[in-house]
Amino acid sequence: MSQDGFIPLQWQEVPASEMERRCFEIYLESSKRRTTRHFSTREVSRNIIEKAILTAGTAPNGAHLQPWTWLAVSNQELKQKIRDAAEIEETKTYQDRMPESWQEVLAPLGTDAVKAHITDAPWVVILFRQTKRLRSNGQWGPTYYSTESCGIAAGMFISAIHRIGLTTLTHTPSPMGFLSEILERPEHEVAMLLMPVGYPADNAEVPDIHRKSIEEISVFIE
Ligand code: IYR
Repeated sequence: MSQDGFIPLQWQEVPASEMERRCFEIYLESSKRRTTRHFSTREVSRNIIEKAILTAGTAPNGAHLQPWTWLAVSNQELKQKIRDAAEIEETKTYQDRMPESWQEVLAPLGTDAVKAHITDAPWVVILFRQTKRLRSNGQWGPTYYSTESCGIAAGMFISAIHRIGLTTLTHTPSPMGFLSEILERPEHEVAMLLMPVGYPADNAEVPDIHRKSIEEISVFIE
């Protein structure tokens, strides 16, 4: 009776008590994730990065077009080139382009135009969003909800890296055009996020900030 092109869903029920245990465990594990700017230079295997990218690639996405390209860079010269270009843009941003209202909320986070994490971390993963797709008739067509799709995938990547036992940072150099040039990406791909991945440095620090409570971030209507 199944629809053409469909297969049975693989799904196994989890007992209620086990779900209660898991939801607490998952929250506890997730709450330990922090964004640090301080990375160790210690190596990480390519296999780990591949599995994290494959995990991100399981994200729900618009029309199943999977509108993402993940660039994983461990080449030190290329990382240096990316860092140099990012720091040029970020210096302009922090010095001239960032309004006072923005500086105010960034100040407690300790961010600045120095992007040492790009050369310290063993891997830099750059997520490119595909704005178009090549149709089977050879013409270009749009992708759908590519920003939402890539945002979800990025979240899954970050979660995978955390669960693997490593750390990552979401860096958003602005504008990001230099990444397309350096990494020689086609015109229909737009850089969205740059994520150094690695071990935290021995002396890594994070800002002393707190997360909102369930009451502050949600409304339940029962
Ligand atoms: N893109 C800059 C500035 C920056 C902006 C926000 I919003 C942050 O939460 C952190 C940094 C940068 O990546 O440094």
